Amino acid sequence: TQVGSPSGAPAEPPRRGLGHVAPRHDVEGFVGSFMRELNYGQGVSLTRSSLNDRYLALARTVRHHLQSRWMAALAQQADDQAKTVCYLSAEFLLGRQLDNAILASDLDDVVEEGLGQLGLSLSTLRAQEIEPGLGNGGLGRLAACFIDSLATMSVPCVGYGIRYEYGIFRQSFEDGWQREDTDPWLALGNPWEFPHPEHAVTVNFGGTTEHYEDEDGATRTRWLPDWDVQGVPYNYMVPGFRNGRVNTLRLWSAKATRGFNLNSFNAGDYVDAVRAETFAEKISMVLYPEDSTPQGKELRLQQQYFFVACSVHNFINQVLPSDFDLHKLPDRVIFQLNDTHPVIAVPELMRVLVDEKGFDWDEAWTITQQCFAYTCHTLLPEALEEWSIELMGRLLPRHLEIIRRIDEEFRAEVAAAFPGDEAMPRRMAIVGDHTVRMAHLATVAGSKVNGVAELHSQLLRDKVLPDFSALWPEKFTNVTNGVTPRRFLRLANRNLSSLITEAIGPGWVTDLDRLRELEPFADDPAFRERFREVKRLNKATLARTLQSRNGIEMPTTGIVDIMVKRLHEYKRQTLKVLHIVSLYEGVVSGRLAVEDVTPRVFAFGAKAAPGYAMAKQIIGLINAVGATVNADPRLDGRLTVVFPPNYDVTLAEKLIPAADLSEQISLAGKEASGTGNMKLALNGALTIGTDDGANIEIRRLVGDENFFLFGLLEPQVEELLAKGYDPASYAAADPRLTSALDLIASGAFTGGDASVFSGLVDNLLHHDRFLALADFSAYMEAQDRVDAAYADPEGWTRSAVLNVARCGFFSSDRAMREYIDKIWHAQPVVTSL
Ligand code: 7GP
Repeated sequence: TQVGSPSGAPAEPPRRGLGHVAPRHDVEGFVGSFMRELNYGQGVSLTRSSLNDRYLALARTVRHHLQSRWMAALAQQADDQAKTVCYLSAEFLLGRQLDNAILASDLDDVVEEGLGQLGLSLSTLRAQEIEPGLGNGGLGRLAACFIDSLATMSVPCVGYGIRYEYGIFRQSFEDGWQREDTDPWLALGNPWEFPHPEHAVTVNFGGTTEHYEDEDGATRTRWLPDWDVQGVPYNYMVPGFRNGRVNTLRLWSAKATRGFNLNSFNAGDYVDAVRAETFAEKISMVLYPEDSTPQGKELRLQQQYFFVACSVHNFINQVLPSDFDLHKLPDRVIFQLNDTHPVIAVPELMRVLVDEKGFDWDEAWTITQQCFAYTCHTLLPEALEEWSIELMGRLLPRHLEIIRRIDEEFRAEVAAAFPGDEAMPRRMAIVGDHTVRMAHLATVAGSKVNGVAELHSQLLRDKVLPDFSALWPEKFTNVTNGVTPRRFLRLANRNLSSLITEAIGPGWVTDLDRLRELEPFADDPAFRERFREVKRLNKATLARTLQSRNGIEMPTTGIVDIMVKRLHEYKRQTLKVLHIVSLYEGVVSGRLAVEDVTPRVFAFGAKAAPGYAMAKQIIGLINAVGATVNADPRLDGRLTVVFPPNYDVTLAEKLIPAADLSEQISLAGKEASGTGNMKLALNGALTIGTDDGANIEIRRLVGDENFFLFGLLEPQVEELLAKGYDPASYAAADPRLTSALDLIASGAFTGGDASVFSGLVDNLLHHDRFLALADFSAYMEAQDRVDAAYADPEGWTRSAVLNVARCGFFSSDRAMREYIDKIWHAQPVVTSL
């Protein structure tokens, strides 16, 4: 068997056997390997080793087990000529790697025992890992769940993205206001990546194009770029769950092509000498922290083209065999476009086929259209990416030409399909109003276009891309999102996992529908008691985590009510704050008796985009309200607000298992899907939510009686906006709302300074773009239902167990099966161990 190097191209033939040594899967083997890594990898003895040395040695020891399978998987894939899913995504929000690697390679017991023999503890070492924060939120975390599922299902997949030097910013609070710091996640070394500078790819930018005649007399085009950078691949292993399969995540890092300028250096201008390097390396320096609202920045387009050009080149010239017939490309690859960020891959593939490989335009276009599919992740119109023609032409002149030709041909097709309708081709154009509309390009080029939950896919067809769905109804489809049960149940909630496995066996980890078998246990009082015990333990763990992480005191009794997601007005954290303020105001004004207030811990986790002023105001408000409420003795400790800074995957894994109540309160029609909603329900939290995104499907599955629905429906939102929405009238109609807003406006949470949140309150009363005030009364009434339900612990637990039992559908394994059936038509390959 030939052993492929992880970058695709085989290095040199192995001298004997498989060409690699499999590590020993027992305690003695583990201890030996760990000590070798410590002594000869880190160069330290056990007694003199730092925590970081020990963590790195452990990570490397564990990774040997995956590497061995990885090499086998790559060799096999080359032999099988299997169709590969190339998942193109500007973000992969992976979370910590160590625990997942241990789980996937079935080393849990071996590691615990081996470390124990050395007097070390796994929990101390795992805390040393800094998670790769290479994503903003839902879209990036979804990509990570999807590649986990594909590996577990043995489907060949390469995730392609960017190795940002700095991931999502670190959030801290200063007097309650968000502060951002850089995230130097690579500073202490990264044992999970494998750089392959020998497979670097040159990426061109700028310049002009010229036409020339080839030897057959045909007119061809070539691009004469004026600068370039190198893309260096860093490979990461993506292990399947105990199936011997390891896929690859290939992240690109930008490097200057020519190193430094010796002339300048010799002349004494050191800064000038390294200018090229700084300039090039800026491309992969930092993740843009905007979630859902991109800014049309030049560097961002550079990033997009950079990783896409590297990825297309890598697959075509390095992964595929050198004699591969590119006419058959659609049999071997599907490039999945994770939103519009990688859509520049479409003209790039056309350029490669036409300019570099000599294909005719029509032939190339037929191939290209079969090689792409597009997933849209948003409904906010401001989130649909557009690039100015000026910028596109300056940075990527050849791509602009290609896009213009695609656009012209497409417009002609539309004109022919809808004769006499002149507005239609203009509305559907890819190039219009001096911009290139990336969503249109993706829709025209994609073999399929999908939304991420049923309602979202329907609104995508009816509201965002209606003309396209009229032209090509069969192109549009839905795949409701999912989450990986490995990370978000098996690893994050070991207590619940053990209880489930005891009840129904371990098969649910890779077949989440089997959670259905838990349904009868919802009626078993002894099981319910154990389920409550699991929640108690998880709350205690969370309390300890918050204490040691941030010095936050969190009570462990009462409802743990969690709202974790990016801070965005459409998600309506303000509605949550108004609920808290209203309860507080009720008690201090005497309207509510304190003993009638159900004890609750309100936990928030949210980062605001650094340039999003209103989101930062809302963070300030949550913290101000929290400080006041937590300190007021009149509340008798019944209401506590906790807002640990820097919500990330690692913290999510602690918060989600402890939750009783999941807040999913976006304005109907705005949250494409949500995935936190799935994670929380799967961990036994009940949802209070609007009829939006995947909430709708969660409610349908768990049953109305196990879900707290409230708020306007999407068509009602439209209706209200059409007839003219007056938020102040809603405030006037509900005295609790008037009082809550007055209290905020009075400066009660800001030491008497009424000016701090006056803008925020004004905005709610006079604009309230996302109708928080319109839904307030219904939300308060739903929260009363929550309190009433919680007063009956047996009934509550029954509902919680049923939430777990009925949410198997939300496994990302199921989502991947649907992509495979509806969109990709790829096949699992059998891995021989
Ligand atoms: C998010 C959506 O807001 C969320 O509803 C969905 O669950 C998630 O994608 C995964 O599909 N969108 C983003 O994170 C995002 O950046 C920009 O969208 C287009």
